[in-house]
Amino acid sequence: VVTDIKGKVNVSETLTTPLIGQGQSKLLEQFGGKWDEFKFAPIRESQVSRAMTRRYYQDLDNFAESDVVIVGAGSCGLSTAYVLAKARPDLKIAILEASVSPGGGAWLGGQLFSAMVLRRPADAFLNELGVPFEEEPNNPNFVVVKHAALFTSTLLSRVLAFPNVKLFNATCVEDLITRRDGDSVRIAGVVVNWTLVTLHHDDHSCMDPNTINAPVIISTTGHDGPFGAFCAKRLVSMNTIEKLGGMRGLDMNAAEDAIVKNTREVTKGLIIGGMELSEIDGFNRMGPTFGAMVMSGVKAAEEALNVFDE
Ligand code: AHZ
Repeated sequence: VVTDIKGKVNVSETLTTPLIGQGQSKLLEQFGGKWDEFKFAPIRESQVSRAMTRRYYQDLDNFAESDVVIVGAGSCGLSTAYVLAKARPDLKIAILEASVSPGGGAWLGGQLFSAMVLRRPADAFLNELGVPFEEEPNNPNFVVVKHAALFTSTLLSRVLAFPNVKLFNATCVEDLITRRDGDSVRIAGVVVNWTLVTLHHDDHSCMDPNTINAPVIISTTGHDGPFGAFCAKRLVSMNTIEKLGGMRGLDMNAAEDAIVKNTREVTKGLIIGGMELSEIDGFNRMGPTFGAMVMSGVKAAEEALNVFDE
C-alpha cells in the first residue's frame, strides 16, 4: 500500500495492473494525477444496448440446440456444470436459473448463518475449486468454509469462465419437451420463459414461451417450493411417474448418502440431482450441510457423460 506524505492511502498508486488503456500502469497517470480531470471513454446508449442484446440473442440462437441443459443454478446444478464443462469442453451446456441471482439455497434462503459445512469426502471438491476451508477442532468428519458466498462465488466464477457454458438467469423452465420412444417417453428439451412472464400466465393473455432442444436435461431445482422440484412434479402431471415420494424430515446421515447414491437418469433424457431427488424418492432432508449437493452434482455429471459415451 502506497501512502502520501500526509499518511493517506493513495489507492491509484497502489493499483499496479493496467485499469484504463493498454499498458497504463497507474489509474490516474493519463489525467495528470488529478481525480477532477477523470473522464470515462465516451459512449452512446444504443452501443450499450447493442453490446448486450447482440450477445444475448446470439447465445439464444446458439444454445437453442444444446448438448446439456442444467435446470437450476443452486449448489448441485453449479457443481454439475463445473464437472461436465471441465470434462467435455466440446459439449454446449446451458444453465437455466429462474431467479435473477444464481446460487440457490447456498447463496440466499438456505444460509441463515454464514459458514458452510461440508462432510468429508466433499472437501476434495473444495480443493479442486481452490476454495479455502478450515478443519473443525477435534472432529475430522467435516470441514467449514468461512462463508457460503465464498463457495458459491468461486464455483460460479469457475463455471462461467468455461467457454462452453452459458447461464440464462431470470429464465424459468415451465415445461419439458417430450418424444415418444416405443412405449415410453423420452425428454428431448425444455420450454422456457422469462420468469416474470411465467409468473403472470394467469393474469395476462397468452405469452408464448421459447424452447431449447437437448438430448440430456439435468434437473436440480431443489425441494418443493414456489419454484422447487419442477421437473419431478411435471413427470407426475404428465403420467411418466405415478406419484412423488415426498421429502421426509431431517436426517443428515441418511439424507446425504441417499441423495448422492441415487442421483440418476430418472426418465430417458432426464437426470435428477440435489434436493429435487428427495421429492422423487421420498428421502430425508439434510438441512444445512452441503457435501451431498456437491457430490450429487459430480454424480449427475458422470451420469450425463455415460449418456454421451453410450
Ligand atoms: O431458483 C431455483 C434455485 O436457484 C432454481 N429453479 C427452481 N425451479 C426452476 C425452474 N426453472 C429454472 N423451473 C429453477 N430454475 O433451482 C435452484 C435450486 O437450487 P437449491 O439450492 O434450492 O437446490 P440444490 O438441490 O442445489 O440444493 C439444495 C440445498 C438445500 S438442502 C435443504 C434442506 O435439507 O432443507 N435445503 C436446501 C436449500
